[in-house]
Amino acid sequence: MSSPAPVPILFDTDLGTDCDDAIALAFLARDPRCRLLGVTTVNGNVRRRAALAQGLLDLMGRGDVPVGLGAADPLGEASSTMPVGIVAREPRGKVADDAPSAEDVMVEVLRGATDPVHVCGVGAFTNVATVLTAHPELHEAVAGVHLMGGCLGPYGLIPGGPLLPAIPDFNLNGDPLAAAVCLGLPLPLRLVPQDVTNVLVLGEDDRAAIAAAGDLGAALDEQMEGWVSFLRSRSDDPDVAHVRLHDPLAVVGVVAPDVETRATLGLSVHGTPGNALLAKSSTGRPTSVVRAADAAAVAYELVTTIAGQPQPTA
Ligand SMILES: [Ca+2]
Repeated sequence: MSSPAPVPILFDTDLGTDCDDAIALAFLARDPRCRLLGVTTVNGNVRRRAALAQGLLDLMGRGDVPVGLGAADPLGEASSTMPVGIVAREPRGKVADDAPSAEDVMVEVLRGATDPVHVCGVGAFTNVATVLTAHPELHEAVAGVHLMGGCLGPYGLIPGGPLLPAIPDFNLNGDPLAAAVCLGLPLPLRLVPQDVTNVLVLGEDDRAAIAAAGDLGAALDEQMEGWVSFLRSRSDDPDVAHVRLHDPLAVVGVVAPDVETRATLGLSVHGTPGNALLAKSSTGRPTSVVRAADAAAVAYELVTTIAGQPQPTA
């Protein structure tokens, strides 16, 4: 039996802050079930984020994937309570002075698509909201929109640990207006909220397996160590300083939906930038919302794709 055709994917990212964007990008670039058609960057220094994405693509021999520069600022009011900038330093690839915009890349990919494309947004939702609102004629080329962000209820810091009250998350609060726009798009929407992903801690063995995957593994490990060190510098709580699989779940779930369970809910955005949360809403459009995920299954997908099949022990 032949394998199903790979799934076309556009990846919109704030790569360079949390290291999990880099892990998600590595999965998309290497997994044979995925056909990565474009990468676009969002939030703050989008040129530097693009250079970091280009550096990883070059390492993976995927310099063919177009990288576009997206919105530095949100559609609505900027939040002063989300101060995290770019943490990762390497690897940086070359981004031309006349590099395409995120809109250029997304529009060209969607216009040329022979099969509907999955649009995955794992940073603030500004680019996704802007492009899909400006180009309703391209909606027929979109198979679905997948967004990582929002917090819909209590969350844990570590598996089996106590639950903490819902807090404003980075992506939704990077642009709450864009989040509200995306919730209203007339397209199939899957949302991967932080209350589910936060407890998806990458175990030490799995991290070591990724780190051992050649030059790519070394680059990912440098980003993982940089991010964990940054978290340590901000909190004395040892439960805070871990690699968490927020964005990786958003992309793994596109091609391996068995790693998660979903519920169909109406949602709305409440609160001001910096304090915005998701809430269930009887008037919200039906959204496929991830409500639980199997951390071991997600990690297995990542490790086998990025580092290859585990070798049997002698
Ligand atoms: Ca991200």
